[in-house]
Amino acid sequence: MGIVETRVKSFLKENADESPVAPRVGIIMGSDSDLPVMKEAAKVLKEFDVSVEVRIVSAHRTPELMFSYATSARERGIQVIIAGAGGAAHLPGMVAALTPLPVIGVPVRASALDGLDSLLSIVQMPRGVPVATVAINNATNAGLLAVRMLGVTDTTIQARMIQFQEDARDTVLEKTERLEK
Ligand code: RP5
Repeated sequence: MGIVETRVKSFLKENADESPVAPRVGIIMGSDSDLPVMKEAAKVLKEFDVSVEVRIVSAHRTPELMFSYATSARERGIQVIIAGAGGAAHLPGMVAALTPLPVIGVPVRASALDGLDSLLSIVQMPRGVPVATVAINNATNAGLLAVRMLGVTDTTIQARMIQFQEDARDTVLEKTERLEK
C-alpha cells in the first residue's frame, strides 16, 4: 500500500468511515495534502448521516483515474461530487466536464499565492460547465451545500438542514441575549 493510500485509509478510519451503504457524495481531492481541509466536508456529511466516499484523484498526476471516476460516478449512485484542489486546480472543472452531476469545488490554499490561484482556477469556468465554488478552504460549506442539494428530493435530509439552520439562528440569538444582559 502506498503512503498516500495509507494516509487516506487511516483518515477514513479515524473520521468519516466510508459507510457500508452506497455513497451518495463523492469527495475527491488532488493530493493527500488536501486532506486536512477536505476532511471537514466528510465530517459535515457524516453529521447529516449522508454516505460518502473519499478518494485522491489528481487531474494532473492521475488523469486516467480522474476520467474513470468522473464518468462512472453517476452510474455508481453518486449524486453530488465535492472536488478540492490547490494551485492549478483543474480537478473540479475537468470532473464537471465529464459528468452531469453537480460538482462543488473547494479551492485549497496550497501555494505561494495564498489560495487565490486555486480560487480563480476553480471559479472561472467557461459558460456551460458550472462548478459551484465555495470559499478558500471552506470544505464545510461544500458539505452543507451537498446536503442542501440532496435535500431537494430527500425530505429527511432537508428536515435535518432546517433543524441545523434553526440551531444556528438560536445560537446567535442566545449570544445576543447574553450581550444585552
Ligand atoms: C494540487 O496540488 C493538489 O490539489 C494540492 O493542493 C497541490 C499540492 O499537491 P502536493 O504537491 O502537496 O501533492 O494538485
